[in-house]
Amino acid sequence: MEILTKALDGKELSKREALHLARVNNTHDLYAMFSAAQELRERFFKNVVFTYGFIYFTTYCRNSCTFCAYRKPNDKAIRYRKSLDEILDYSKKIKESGINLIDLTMSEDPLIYERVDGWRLVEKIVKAIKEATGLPMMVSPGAICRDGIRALRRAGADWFAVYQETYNRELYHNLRLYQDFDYRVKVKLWAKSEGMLIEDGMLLGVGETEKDWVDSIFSMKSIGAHQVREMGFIPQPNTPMENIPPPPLLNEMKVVALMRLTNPDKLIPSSFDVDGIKGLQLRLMAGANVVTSLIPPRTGLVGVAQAELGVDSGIRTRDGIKPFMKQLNFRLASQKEYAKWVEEQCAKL
Ligand code: SAM
Ligand code: MD0
Ligand code: SF4
Repeated sequence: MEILTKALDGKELSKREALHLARVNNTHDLYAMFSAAQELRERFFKNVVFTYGFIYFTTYCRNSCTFCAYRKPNDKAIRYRKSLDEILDYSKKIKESGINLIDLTMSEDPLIYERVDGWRLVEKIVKAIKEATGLPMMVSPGAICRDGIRALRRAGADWFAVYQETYNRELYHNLRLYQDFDYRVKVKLWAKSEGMLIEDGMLLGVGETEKDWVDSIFSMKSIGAHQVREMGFIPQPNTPMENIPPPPLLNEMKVVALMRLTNPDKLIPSSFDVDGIKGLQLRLMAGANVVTSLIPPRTGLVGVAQAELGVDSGIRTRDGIKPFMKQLNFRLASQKEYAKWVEEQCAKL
């Protein structure tokens, strides 16, 4: 396909071209798309895959996102708040296992959000993890205030993740009830201007069209996201969207490939949190290059979309996924390699 040749030549695709690719539905062209995406990934990252550890330290939330198990009204959600000691213990386990980054994630816990300086608690945790491990860190604190963002950067956070889910405003408001669309964009731009790398993401299978995919991909690119992701929606019991089926994995693969073709040198995760080991390899084959949501076993920690999947069996670890990466001739990056990549990117900010 001519469009793929254009991408491989390092030229930017137009929205029209991207939409054409989004609508491809014959095996021959799909195969060509995934191959081109892989070629681009290899150009920038060779066969190296990065690994992220996940610490979801509080699952209490003030919000009511319609897709999420941890929404406030869900009285069946798994709720906990981990202590600083526990968090440090998990962080050390993550470091020892050779994982590249710690993603400190939280729900919008009222304990933090209903106090003007509630972010100080998160700042304290980030600082302590950084001191204990020295690993690159991502924070996923939700739509916090500018002072909080600044403090998290100073405390040692290298990455700031907040997912828009969609850049279609109407759809956004059906998903993130009563949450300001523009503010959620603004926090990402603030984080970047404070010196953090930023991650944005979109949900798949929540009523969006192919045009919405393309609009979201181009918007994430235009805010300058260093890591872009898609998450296939997983229905959660006792939530308004519990009867909506998850999207086909093929759509996830298409979107991953489209993201790679339009962001050749950026990071694109394949999350363990969506369907475990099953889709991991396929998303990597479509152009992804980071495995996220690895969780140390026997900690009581949960994922987001797949709360307990593979956690206690120990497969959700760096060692657990290694054989599956090897099968495809991928190599897991060392901590040093990843830290160098982060440092280089931060220097370009
Ligand atoms: N509470 C913070 C926030 O919402 O920004 C922290 C991030 S994390 C707990 C939330 C992300 O996980 C969402 O932005 C969404 O993309 C993803 N997610 C949540 N529920 C999901 C589900 N049921 N299926 C797939 N992805 C989901
Ligand atoms: C993941 N469950 O990596 C995590 C989460 C938050 N930064 C990441 C969505 O899939
Ligand atoms: Fe809360 Fe985040 Fe879930 Fe929304 S997605 S309900 S903000 S934890």
